[in-house]
Amino acid sequence: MTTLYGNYHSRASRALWLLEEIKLPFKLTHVVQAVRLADPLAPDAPLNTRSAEFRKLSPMGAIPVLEDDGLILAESLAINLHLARKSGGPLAPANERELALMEQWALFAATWIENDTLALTLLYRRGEQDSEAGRQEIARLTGKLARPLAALEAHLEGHSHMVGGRFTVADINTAEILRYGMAYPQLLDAYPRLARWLELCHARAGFRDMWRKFEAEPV
Ligand SMILES: N[C@@H](CCC(=O)N[C@@H](CS)C(=O)NCC(=O)O)C(=O)O
Repeated sequence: MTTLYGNYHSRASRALWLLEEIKLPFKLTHVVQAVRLADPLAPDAPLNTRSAEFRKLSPMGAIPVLEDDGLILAESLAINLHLARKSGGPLAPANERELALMEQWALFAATWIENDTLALTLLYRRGEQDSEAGRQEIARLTGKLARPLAALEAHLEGHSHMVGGRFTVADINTAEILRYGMAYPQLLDAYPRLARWLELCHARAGFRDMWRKFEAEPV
């Protein structure tokens, strides 16, 4: 039995996209971020990242968490790599070399990109984009992102996808981290290959199915 704890408006979306692609039967147990609740510890609060029951699975109090035949796994990108390998098929690494590259790109996106793309999303969510301070922060964040985005653009000059010349879990992991940055619509203007690749990732039925559920889920 495969259970994913989380919700569509969280990093669980990465695993939910992958699960749409690989068609693995699973149960989604809805866990909401504590910061979204007035009193997450109230007796009638929905299951959330501070609930004692959930903290037994995630001492960090973070979603997503995967429970898979007794394996408890946190970290969205590790969850995706595990699910892809378990399911086999074209999204999974075909060999050790591809696995190494998929791990490389997951760590690359998590360490070089995610903090700054997430900061862009949060800045827009706070409505700060048109203030002077907001504009300066956008310039600072996009400045920091220039180096890893240029590296991805250069990679896509010689490759159709992140790994293996086909759509894989490495594309999902990278695309989901980049998506946070798209709150700032001009982010990829200087990176046409990256923009096109992201567009193609988002045109997939698996992403569109996940996104429909994302949009239907109350925040
Ligand atoms: N590196 C972790 C980060 C997990 C994380 O921070 N999740 C957020 C939601 S996207 C969370 O659960 N925050 C807890 C809270 O806001 O209470 C991963 O990729 O899974």
